[in-house]
This record gives sequence, C-alpha cells and structure tokens, in this order.
Amino acid sequence: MLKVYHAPRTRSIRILWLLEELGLPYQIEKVAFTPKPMPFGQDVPFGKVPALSDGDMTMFESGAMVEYILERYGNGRLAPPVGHADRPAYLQWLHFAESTAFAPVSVVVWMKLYRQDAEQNAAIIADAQVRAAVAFEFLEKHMGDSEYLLPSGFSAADIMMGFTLNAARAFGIIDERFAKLDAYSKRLAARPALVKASAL
Ligand SMILES: N[C@@H](CCC(=O)N[C@@H](CS)C(=O)NCC(=O)O)C(=O)O
Repeated sequence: MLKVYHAPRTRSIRILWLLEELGLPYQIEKVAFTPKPMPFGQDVPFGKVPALSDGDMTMFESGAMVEYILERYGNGRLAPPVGHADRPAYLQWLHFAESTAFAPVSVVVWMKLYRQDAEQNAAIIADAQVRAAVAFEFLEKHMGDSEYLLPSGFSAADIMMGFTLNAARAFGIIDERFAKLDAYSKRLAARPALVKASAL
C-alpha cells in the first residue's frame, strides 16, 4: 500500500489531496516537522516531507510523486495523456508551481519563519517578494476567466499550484488584489478532497 510521510501544512498535503481525488487507499505516517536549525532534519526517508513509499520503493519530491502515482494508479485521470493538446501545458504548470513560483516564496518562508534575523535580511525578503509577485502576476494573466489551469479542466497541475498559492497567501505575497488567483484558490479550497486531506 502507498505510504505518505505527512506533516500538516506542508507540501505533503499535495499527495494526500491527490490520493483523495483519486479515491485510492493509502496509509499516513505522521512526521514531526522540525526544520530548525537546519533543513533535512525530519525523521523520514531523505529528511524532508513529503516522502512516499510503495512496497520497496521510497521517493521524495512532491511533483515526482504526483507523476508516479498518476502513471501507476491514475487510470488516465487528472492528467491529459501523452499526445493530448493540453499535455505540454500540464507539464509546464506542474513544474512551474514548485520551481519558478515556489522558489522565491520559499526564501520568504525560510527568512520569516525559521530564522531569527528577518530584520537584518529585509532587502533579501523584499527582493524575493517582488520576484514571487511577478511570477504570480504572470499566472494571474494566464488564468483569465478559466476555472483551472488547463482548458480540459481540473488536473494534478492544480494540486501542485494550490499549495504554492496557499503559501503565498499565508505570507502576504498575494491577496485579493490578485482577483483571479483569489477566486481560483477559493475554488480549489472548496474541493471535497482537499477539505478531507487538510483535516488529516
Ligand atoms: N521540492 C520538494 C520540497 C520539500 C520541502 O522542502 N518540504 C518542506 C515542507 S513543505 C520541508 O520538509 N521542510 C523542512 C526542511 O527543509 O527540513 C518537494 O516538492 O517535495
């Protein structure tokens, strides 16, 4: 059975959310979240959350887990198939969520939440906030009047993006001035699978 190493309010929510959307059985191993004083300190394979086990296999990186779960157990759900017109955009947004968009957000999170010297690093934080906001402005324009990232509807790329947007909202990088993203985040938050995963 799939086992998810999970700490509430971290990226492991992406994996629980995906599994709930798919209605797959899984087991949760709750992990104490101890990122201070240094990262990779969690008592879990590879030191960070999430991690995923499936039999003898254990892996890290939430985006890679999403791809693994879908190709192994998705039965064609939540991702346009290879060759579909939406496939390139699906891959693009799936990776944009964790790499381009989350990179500056994680600087803000790390500096504000886990270090004691945020005041001395105000310029670094301000720079990361601007870089993150530019990425979200780009996404805001992309959303237009769409409900989800892809014309073909809700996909696992939205799951990857949902966590990134929540972190950006929690740290004041985006707010209701990003009207499309605000509506999109609320749409994602209302999905029963995310509501259920958030309570675990
Ligand atoms: N790119 C990785 C990032 C994993 C990551 O940094 N997870 C955070 C929680 S959201 C963590 O474990 N932080 C504690 C640490 O860095 O030790 C992924 O998407 O899984």
